[in-house]
Parts: sequence; structure tokens; C-alpha cells
Amino acid sequence: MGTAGHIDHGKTTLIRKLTGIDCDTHKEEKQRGITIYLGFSHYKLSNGNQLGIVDVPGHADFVNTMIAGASGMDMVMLVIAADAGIMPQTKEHLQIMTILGIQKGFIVLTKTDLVDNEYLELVEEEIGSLVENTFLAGTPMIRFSAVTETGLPEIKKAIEDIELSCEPRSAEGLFRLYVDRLFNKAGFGNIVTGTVISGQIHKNSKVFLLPGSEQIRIRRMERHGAETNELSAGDRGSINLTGINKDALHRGMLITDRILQSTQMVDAVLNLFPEGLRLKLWSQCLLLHGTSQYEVRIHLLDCNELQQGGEAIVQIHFSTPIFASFGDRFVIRNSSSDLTLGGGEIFDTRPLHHKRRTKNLLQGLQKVVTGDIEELIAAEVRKNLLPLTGKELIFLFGIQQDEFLQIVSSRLPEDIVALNTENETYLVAKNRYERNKRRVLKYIQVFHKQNPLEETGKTLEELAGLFGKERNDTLIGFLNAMLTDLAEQKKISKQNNSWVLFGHSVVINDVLRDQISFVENFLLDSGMKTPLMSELMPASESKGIDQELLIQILKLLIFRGKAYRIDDNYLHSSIVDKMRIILLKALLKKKEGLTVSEFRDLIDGNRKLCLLLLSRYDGEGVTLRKGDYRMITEKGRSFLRENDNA
Ligand SMILES: Nc1nc2c(ncn2[C@@H]2O[C@H](COP(=O)(O)OP(=O)(O)OP(=O)(O)O)[C@@H](O)[C@H]2O)c(=O)[nH]1
Ligand SMILES: [Mg+2]
Repeated sequence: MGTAGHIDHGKTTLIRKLTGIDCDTHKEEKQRGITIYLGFSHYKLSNGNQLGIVDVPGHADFVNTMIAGASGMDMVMLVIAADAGIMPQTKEHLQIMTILGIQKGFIVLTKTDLVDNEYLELVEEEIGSLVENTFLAGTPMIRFSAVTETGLPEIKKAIEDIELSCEPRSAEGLFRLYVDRLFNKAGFGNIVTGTVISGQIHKNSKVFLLPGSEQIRIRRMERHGAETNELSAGDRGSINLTGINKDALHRGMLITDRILQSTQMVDAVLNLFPEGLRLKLWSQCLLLHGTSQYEVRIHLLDCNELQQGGEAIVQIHFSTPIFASFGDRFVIRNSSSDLTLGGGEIFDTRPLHHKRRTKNLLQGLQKVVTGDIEELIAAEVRKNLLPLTGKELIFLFGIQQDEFLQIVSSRLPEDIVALNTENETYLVAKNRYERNKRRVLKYIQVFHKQNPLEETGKTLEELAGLFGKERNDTLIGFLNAMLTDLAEQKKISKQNNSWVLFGHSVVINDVLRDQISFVENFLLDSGMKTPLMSELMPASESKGIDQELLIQILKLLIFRGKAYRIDDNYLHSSIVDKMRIILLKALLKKKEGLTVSEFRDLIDGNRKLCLLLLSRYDGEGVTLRKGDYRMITEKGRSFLRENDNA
């Protein structure tokens, strides 16, 4: 619970009457008689629970402090002095609390001992119209005097009633506590305090202080002044940290139970207060989030100018990194920090940079802003080239596992595919998924083609290479799910440790290996004669190679660069390559060219072999046929230059 209201209206006095604790503990506060820093107290409820209380300053100069305090509140007491009535910070605090999403509270009219009944009624009427259409509409308005203590029982009752109606914050998910105070206590060391926004930690939990990546240790924790072993959402707590330098600690830092990615850009819905300023297309402002303030530039996305009282979708650029979560509220003030302009809610903590405000972009954003959680999830998935995991999305949007599974099973837009594995769900845009499947199939297909006698296909690791150099668990997990999907569709199957096209099978054993080298040797041994298929076939058969296998082996030899196919004949590549050089060198000397029989004499081969070789070289373009003669081409010359080392 927190206080709110104009300076000197009796907030701190009320808390003292309620709890016996004086929140104005600083010397400076005593001297000036006003609250300057956030004050902390607690109140024991009749059910035994402790209610943490934050007392805020009312002074116009300390609105930023008030915002930091209000950021963790679930319930508020708006304090208004009966003799003064509604004052500027009464209104400003009310607007800030509204924008921060506080939903419970009531009103206390203090200093009622100073005014008469008639005046009281007048002030009450004014307050009634002030809170109309706000979260305080219709809530109790309690007359109180710190002098006579009238109204104190009614205030206690209102607190009890509202506390009962407050939804407890979920202790699940990310732990977040933004540091609002830090001090050093002799014998203990560094102590930080704050309100737990979400999650839960135990004394032995791993915690981090952000920005920073080092794990820090908890020595001691307190909740409402008493030692505790755990802190959960909604608690006000203090944490005694060890192993950390005082200089490394700042107000506004975030204590969390995992390392988060910071951002310097968010997409948000922004509302401007009816009083205040208009915003241009680009505006420089101060933004208050958690217990920190940031210099930001706000880019209006769905309008060119935002009027007072208006609402816009904006992209906010931070001058320093911020740790924010989906759904976080913030307040904006003008650069000189004397005017609160409005505030809003973050709906994307890792947006793309919207440089151009296209119609498509706007339609997409509007859908996200006005749509349900599944639209937000879909938008996040569409934005990412790689799939997102259920864990990431649950974390990003702070939703419960059950709700996520429910969305995945029945509420996702049609262009999003969800792949379920035993312990993870992967979400990816459908068109990207289909494209990825086609790529994988094609890749395996080409591999088979080039390796006709390979029984295996492509491994998971090799397939992952298709999706970029970086390997990570998500990619591997997703790929596995996709391959399983392809296997279920009977497009691929698993062979040893690799994936092959469905139906693919080859068995290479020692026998086959011998058979392959037999065929190769046959080609090689033919020398300057043409290796005749009519001889190769029966010879192969005696080695147990049937015609089909022979073709496969010959294909394999071609793939390995050991053989060439010319017409329906197969020549060993070493012969083809050697004769090419001999021929080209001879042609270089003999300008008029060579006939077939001259070539035959040159290499001492049979006529058929010579014809085959010449047709091969013609095909390659290194020779040219002119009547009965072969001449060397320009390509032949350069081939010779590059390949003749002799
Ligand atoms: N007569 C009378 N005086 C009161 C009452 N409540 C508070 N005061 C006096 O009003 C003055 C301001 O009270 P605070 O409680 O400090 O006011 P505050 O709202 O906390 O002020 P800031 O924190 O500076 O915004 C003190 O002198 C109080 O004694 C009341 O019910 N009756
Ligand atoms: Mg005060």
C-alpha cells in the first residue's frame, strides 16, 4: 500500500497514526517538515499478514520519487487535507497512479478538525467529481483527524476490505526488484531495498544485479523489518548483499534471478494527460520506469502529433539501456522534469526499428495493441527468423504455462506453426517453416544424387549448418522437431545417425568396396584400348556385379572423378587427362591439325578409343573439328598453359 497526495496534506502523519512508525527519518526531512525520500512502514492485518507501506513525498519537486514509490503499489490511500481541498499534486498523483495501472484504493480526508461540516461536504463533492471515471470512483472517502483520531477505525476497516479483494501477485516467473534505497550498515555491509514486482527468491537463490553479469550472494533478507528466508511478489524487502562493492550499487538497479537482455528501444501505447503538452512526431522526454529515470526520444507511429488527452502507438528510444518486461508501465515528464505529461504500457521490449511508418507496420501494430495475447505472441514469432520456444514466450509475456499450452493448442493465428516435442514447444511462421522444410529435403536429395552409393544422408549437425553458423539448443531442438515432422509425413527417414529421403537405401560392405575397385582397375588396365562394356559386363558378373550395380558403380566413379562417360563408354580419367595434354601439345606445333589416324599413331591407341577421346575434347571445347582435322582452340591453348607442367 502507498500514500499519495499534495504536500503537507498529512500523509506521513496518517501513517504514523496507523502504524506507530514515523517515515520521515532523515534529518533534512525533520528540519524542513516535509517528506523528501520514500518512507517505509508496515501494518499488521487481522489475518496476521503484514502489509508493506510506502510513504511518498507530496512536494512538486519530488514527483520522480513519488513515481518510483508508486511503481510497486497495489493499493493506495489518496490523502487530501479538508482545509486545502484539491491541489495540483492531488491531481498529478492521481493521474500517475492511473497510468501506472494501480487499481485499488480509497480516499482519506485529513485535517477535518480544522473545518466545519458544511465546508467538508463541499470539498467531498469536489473530490467526488475529481475521481469520477478513475479507479477511485465509488471507493470510500473517509473523514479523518490526526488530532482527534476520528476516522482511524474506518481507515483500518477499508484497508482490510481492500486487501481481501486484491489478487495476490503470482510468485511464478521472473523475480524482479528495482532498488529504491541502498545503505551500508556496520557489521552487515551493503543493503538494498525495494518492492518485489514478480517472482520469488530464497536465501540460496542465484541472483543477479543488473546491469552486470556477476552472480551475487545474499547474506540476509528482511521483510517488513523481520528476517526472512524468502521474498515473493508484492513483498517489500531488504536484501543484504555480499561480495559487492558499494560503488557498484545504484538506485534503480534491478535484482533478478536470471540475466536479462537490456534494450534501448521499446514499442508502447502512450497516453497523454489532458493538462500538459502536445507531442510532436519526435519528442525528447524523461521516462520513469521502475525506480529509474531515462532520457528518451519518443517517435509517434500512428499520428504526426499527439494532443493532450490523446493516445498513440509509439517507439521509444533510450539513451541508456533499460531492463523492462512486457506489460511494464511507465510515466513520462518533460525534459526539465517539472511537468508530468502522461505515460503508458510497453508491449514490445525487442521491437524492430520502425524507420518508416508504412501502412503494413501500422496495421500490424494496431492488431497487436488491440488484440489478445495470441496476437502478441504471433507478432513476436513473425518478427524472428528463427523459431521461438515456449519457454522464451512464457517468459517474455509473463504468462502461465497452462495458458500458453492452451493458446498453442487452439488459439494461434493460421500463419503460425507450433511444433511440440517432449519438453519444448517451438513456434515459427508457417511460410518460413515450409521454406525450411523444402530446403532440408532439397539438401538431402542433392546429397544422395552426388553420393549414389552412400547409404547415409545428412546429420542433424550438417543440416543445422543450413541455418547459419551459430549452433544453439533452440535451433537443434527445432530442427529435430521439424525432421520428426518430415519423417511422420514419410518424406525422410533415419539411417544410422543421419537423415535420408524416405525409401533411400544403400549398403556398402567390403564386398562392394572390392567390386568398386575391380571396375576402376578394369578401366585403368584397358590402357590404350577402349574398355568394352561387352567385356566389362561379363567380367563384372564374375565378381557378382550385376548390370544395375555396375551402372551405380560407374556413376560413383564418375562422381569421384575417376571415370568419364563418353557416349555409352566409360574411360578412366587418368587416361583421358593424360592424352589431352599429349594431343594439345602436338596440335600446338602442327598448325594444320591432326587427323584421327595421326592422333592414333601419336598415342598408340586403338581407333575407337581415339574417336571417343576426340569427341570428348571437342565437347570440352579444347579442340575443334575441321573436315578430317582437329585443331587446337583458344580454350585449348589456355588449358595447356594452366595444366602442362612438363
Ligand atoms: N490539525 C491537523 N493537523 C494535521 C493533521 N494531519 C497532519 N497535520 C499536520 O500537517 C502537517 C503536515 O503533515 P505531514 O504528515 O508531514 O504531511 P505530508 O502529506 O506527509 O507532507 P509531505 O510528505 O511533505 O508531502 C504537520 O504539521 C502535521 O502535524 C490533522 O488531521 N489535523
Ligand atoms: Mg510526508
